[in-house]
Amino acid sequence: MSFLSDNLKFQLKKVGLLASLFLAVFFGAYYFVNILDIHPAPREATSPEAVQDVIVNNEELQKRAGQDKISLADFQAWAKINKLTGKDLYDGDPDRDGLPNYLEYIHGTDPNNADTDGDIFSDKAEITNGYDPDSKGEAMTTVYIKIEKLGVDAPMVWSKTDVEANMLKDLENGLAHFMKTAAPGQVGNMIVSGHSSNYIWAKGGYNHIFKDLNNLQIGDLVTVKTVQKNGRIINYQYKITEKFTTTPDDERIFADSPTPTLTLTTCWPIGTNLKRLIVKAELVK
Ligand SMILES: [Ca+2]
Ligand SMILES: [Ca+2]
Ligand SMILES: [Ca+2]
Repeated sequence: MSFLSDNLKFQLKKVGLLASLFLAVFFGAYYFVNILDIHPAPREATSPEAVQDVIVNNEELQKRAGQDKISLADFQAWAKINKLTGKDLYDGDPDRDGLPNYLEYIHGTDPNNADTDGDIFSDKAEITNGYDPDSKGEAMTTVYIKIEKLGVDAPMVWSKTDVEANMLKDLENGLAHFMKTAAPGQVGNMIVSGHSSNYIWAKGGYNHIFKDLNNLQIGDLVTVKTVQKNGRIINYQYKITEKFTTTPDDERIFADSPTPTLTLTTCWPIGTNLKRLIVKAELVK
């Protein structure tokens, strides 16, 4: 009697276990499909007309890109070649490198390849850090700084030292970009230094490049022009928001910025190394 009852108990337990296992699998699958909603999303309908929804006209494209030499027709032809379609043609990022299609177009990079030049750094990462996204390895973009009001149009040197005394060598060849500060047009504080005066016997053609920096006023414009090896030219325009003189170690000079900011610095008063004249500007396009 007791043997049968034990056997029956054992069988019942087995059935119970199997039943719970079945229920667990069944409800697990139900949960996955219906509650987590893993059904594949329906593909959005695409039509050429949809392009017009986002890119209104040439002006809109030029304003968003910060360029005045591109046209909607050129962009659309490029988009067609690259088989880009859909409502988010302009702002889409099919290769998921963080660069929307219109910026891929501006930089001449491949909208369907996250690493156009194949150097393991993504297009976006290169641009963010001042590298040329369409030129392998350590190649930086070539940069010029133009301040029309002062008649300044000088090359910018990507300095590889953060010791100001060592930057003197770079200042022989133009304006010097402080290492680890923001790249042109990018979020952060881009710091650029230039001579206001130097010894008569000092080398280089840029010994007085920033002698008139104090003539700049709030609202004046500074253009930072970047040139890539593939011929793409991008002009970033900054508008001056602030001007002050201070000691060389003032934290306001080096403070990071949540927006694309340009800080120009030079020795002040002219002929001395006592203070710094600081001009700060914000990216407008
Ligand atoms: Ca992209
Ligand atoms: Ca890309
Ligand atoms: Ca790359």
